[in-house]
Amino acid sequence: MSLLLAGRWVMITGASSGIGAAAAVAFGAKGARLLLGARRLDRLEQVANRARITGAAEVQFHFLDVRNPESVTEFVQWAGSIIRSAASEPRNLHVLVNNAGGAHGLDPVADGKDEDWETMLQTNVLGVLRVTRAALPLMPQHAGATIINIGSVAGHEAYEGGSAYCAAKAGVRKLTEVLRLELCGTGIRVCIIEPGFTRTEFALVRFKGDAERANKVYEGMTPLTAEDIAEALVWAAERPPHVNIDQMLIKPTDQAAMHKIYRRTT
Ligand code: NDP
Ligand code: 8X3
Repeated sequence: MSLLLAGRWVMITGASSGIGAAAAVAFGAKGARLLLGARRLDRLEQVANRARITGAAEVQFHFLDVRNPESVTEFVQWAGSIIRSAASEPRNLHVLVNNAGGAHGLDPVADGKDEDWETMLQTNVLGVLRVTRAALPLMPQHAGATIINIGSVAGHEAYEGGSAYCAAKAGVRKLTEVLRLELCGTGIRVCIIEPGFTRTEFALVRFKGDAERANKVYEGMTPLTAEDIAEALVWAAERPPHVNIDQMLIKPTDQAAMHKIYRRTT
């Protein structure tokens, strides 16, 4: 028997674009109640409207900057008060998707920028730790609740210019393994989903708005879509409570490895 998501509370960080936005729509299509966070409120509002149209039972959104501990505390307190005062059961958090993250720059270590390194480690690693610590008290034990962290193929494979991002996503892998050990016995499931090239705003952010450079990443190959990953998130959360999907590495067919990408020339 799979776990039904209808009416369950799902919290998604970084829901204003890409994978997080697609996840909001996909969980919404299952009738879930959504708590969305990110910094761009105008974009969150658009995502919330799309999720409502696809069938979300309720959608609320709030400013969240995962680099800032006060912002994380405030966001989770906001979420907790909505959940606790909900008109109907369940009054707890069923799914936490730690998705907020990204890369900044592609410089070799010799030319690396402190600001980029700090942003990547703050957002991808400390952000996941902070949101998880704050949200755990909202999650019920032995009820199929699930924490899903978004890692990356970059957490497995190194590539030139990826130092801080690869380190950050390897960090997400490790902290996910630690959490899986720590929560064993609580019934709270812990999962990491690690995508390869996925066409979102990721490359545009990495190259600081340089669209031409961002588009080159996917030239001649077929990347994953945000919806491909969202489908995997929903599938993992819908498994029966005794099934924990520990990890899923999902790559485009054209990407066998970081340095082995098939690109069509015609
Ligand atoms: P996008 O740039 O489209 O989305 C990133 C999301 O993270 C946005 O909603 C952004 O919202 C949010 N975000 C960034 N910084 C913060 C912050 N400080 N506080 C709160 N939210 C933040 O890229 P993706 O959808 O691709 O990225 C989602 C996740 O997937 C990331 O963790 C990324 O590392 C990972 N990933 C992406 C891959 C890809 O090829 N696209 C492959 C593997 C992993 P806002 O700016 O409004 O705050
Ligand atoms: C995003 C994929 O390969 O650009 O995590 O690092 S990659």
